[in-house]
Amino acid sequence: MLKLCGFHLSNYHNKVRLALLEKGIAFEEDAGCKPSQKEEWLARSVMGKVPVLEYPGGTLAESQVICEYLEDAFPQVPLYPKDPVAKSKARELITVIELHMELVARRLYGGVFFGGTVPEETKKEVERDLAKGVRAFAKLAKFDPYIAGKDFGLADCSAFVNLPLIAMATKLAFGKDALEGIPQVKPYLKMLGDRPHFKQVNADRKVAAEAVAAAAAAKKAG
Ligand SMILES: N[C@@H](CCC(=O)N[C@@H](CS)C(=O)NCC(=O)O)C(=O)O
Repeated sequence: MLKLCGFHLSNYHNKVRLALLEKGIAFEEDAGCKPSQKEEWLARSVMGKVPVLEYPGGTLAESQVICEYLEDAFPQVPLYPKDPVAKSKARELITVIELHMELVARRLYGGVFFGGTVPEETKKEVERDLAKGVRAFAKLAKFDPYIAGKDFGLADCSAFVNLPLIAMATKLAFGKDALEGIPQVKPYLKMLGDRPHFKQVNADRKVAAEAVAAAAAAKKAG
C-alpha cells in the first residue's frame, strides 16, 4: 500500500494528497512527518523535505515527481489531458505556479508567517521576480472553468494549495496581494473549495494551522 508522509500544513503534501484522493487511489497517510536534514529522514527523503511517498520497496520525493508517478501507475482516473500539447500546457502552468511564483514568494514566509523579518533587499527581489511569474500565470491560466481548460486536473491541485499562500504572503509583506489583478482567482478557488476532497484537505489544513498557532502562543506565554 502507498503511504504519503508529510504534514497537513504543507502545500506540497496537500497537492499530492488531493491527487491521490481525486484519482481514487487507496493510500495510507502519516501526517506527522517533518522536514529534516538528519540522516534518518534523508534516508527516506533525498532533500530532507516533505512530502515523500512510500511505495513497496522504496520512497519517492518531490511532489511533482510523485504526481507524475501516480499518473503513470494509476491511469484509470487521469489528471492530465490526453492530447500531448494540452498535457504540456498543464505542466507549463504547474511549473510557473510552483517554480516562478510559490518558490519566489516562499522567501517571504519566514518573515510574514513565522515571526521573522524580511530584509528589504529580499522584498525587492521577490517583488521583481514574482511579477514575472504572475505575468506568465495570467497568460496561461484559462479559468474555463478549470485552470488549464475544460477538464479538472493536476494543475488545479497545484493552484488550489499554492495561490492562496502566494496571495496571503504578498498581502502581508507588501500590503497588496500579488494576484489581485487577476479577478478570476477568487471565484475559481471558491469553486474548487466546494469539491468534497478539497473541502476535506482544507479543513485538515485549518486544524493543523490552529494547532501551530496555539503551540506558538503557548511558547510565547512561557
Ligand atoms: N519541490 C518540493 C518542495 C517541497 C517543500 O518545499 N516542502 C516544504 C514543506 S511545505 C519543506 O519540506 N521545507 C523544508 C525544506 O525546504 O528543507 C516538492 O514539490 O515536493
